[in-house]
Amino acid sequence: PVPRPSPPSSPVLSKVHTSAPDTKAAIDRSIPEFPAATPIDEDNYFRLHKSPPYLSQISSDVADFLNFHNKRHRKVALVTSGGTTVPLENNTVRFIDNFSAGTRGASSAEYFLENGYAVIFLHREFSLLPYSRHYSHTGNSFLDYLKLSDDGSKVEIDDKYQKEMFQVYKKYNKATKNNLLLMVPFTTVHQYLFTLKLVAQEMSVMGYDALFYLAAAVSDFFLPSSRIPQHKIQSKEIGSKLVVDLEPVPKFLRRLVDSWAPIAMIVSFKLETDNTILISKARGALKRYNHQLVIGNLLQTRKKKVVFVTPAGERWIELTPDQIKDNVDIESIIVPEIIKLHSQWISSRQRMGL
Ligand code: 9Z3
Repeated sequence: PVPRPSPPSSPVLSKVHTSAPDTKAAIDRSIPEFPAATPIDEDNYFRLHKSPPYLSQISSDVADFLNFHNKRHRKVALVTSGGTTVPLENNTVRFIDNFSAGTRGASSAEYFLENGYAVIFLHREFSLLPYSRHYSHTGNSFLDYLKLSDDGSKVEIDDKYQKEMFQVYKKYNKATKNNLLLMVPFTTVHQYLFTLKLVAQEMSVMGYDALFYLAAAVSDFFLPSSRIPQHKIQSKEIGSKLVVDLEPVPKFLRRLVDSWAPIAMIVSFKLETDNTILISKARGALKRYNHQLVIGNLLQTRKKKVVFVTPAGERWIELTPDQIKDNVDIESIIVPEIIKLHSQWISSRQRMGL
């Protein structure tokens, strides 16, 4: 039998895993019950919930990465990507999830890297990743990109895919060799919020060179620690119906803009399914949080068009029929536009002497 080598370890993937439930954090009755149906204050959330146990491990990786790029005067984008889960049990068998595969985040990270940024990729574990996204979750196995060598003694990349894979691999290799990409995972909305807060605070060393690009699909509702049962919910105990009573997720964007990262440029996404409310909801978010840009998109058309909503007005970015035929990523247009806005933001701040 051929000995099986251990799988390669990624130079850019964090060694932390978030998808296994944190079974130690069993139901905690010392945490007070949240008042029903009142929005939970942002600070209360962080005060009343325990931070994920692995966070300190991530913290030093993030600090090293930022110091490395700060010394080189390189801009850093924090790209969030993929959907957050809401566990219904502590030893999690069931959880609420959402549709996001992380396409927007993974492809945007590539275009930030191509345009000279370093990227912290805060992503849902096992969702799409920059570069490898071209070969994963595609409906075929990565083994289908391979073939046996002519003499049948080895496995190699199929000639059909050589050219494209060579290009993708060169970019991936450049990003990893130059320490330009740091990938940090989350699974639950709880892990997402705590990690975002940590990374945001660390990003303050970058000053104006920090850019937040919040493409993750963040759950609007969650189950507070004080109410999560320790074990699998038993149908015998609850009767015939499972009634799930969720609380609104704190409006973390307010804290991000006000206190975690007050001088960074912040871009958030607004997702809707009803086109008649998209612009007003995006504008509402921009007013409420007072940040620089909201990008509105509809679930149905998100890969083809988005709308930039700024205090100055609205601007649609839409792929042409030819671009759609050629599989152009809309992020290859969105990201350079944002980079332009980031440069303008930096020079306007500098002009103001801030
Ligand atoms: C988005 O709107 C993203 O563009 C998508 C990308 C999630 C639609 P895919 O992963 O989809 O490419 O399949 N993200 C933000 C949605 C969101 O949760 N926004 C929150 C809010 O509006 C927090 S910034 O309150």
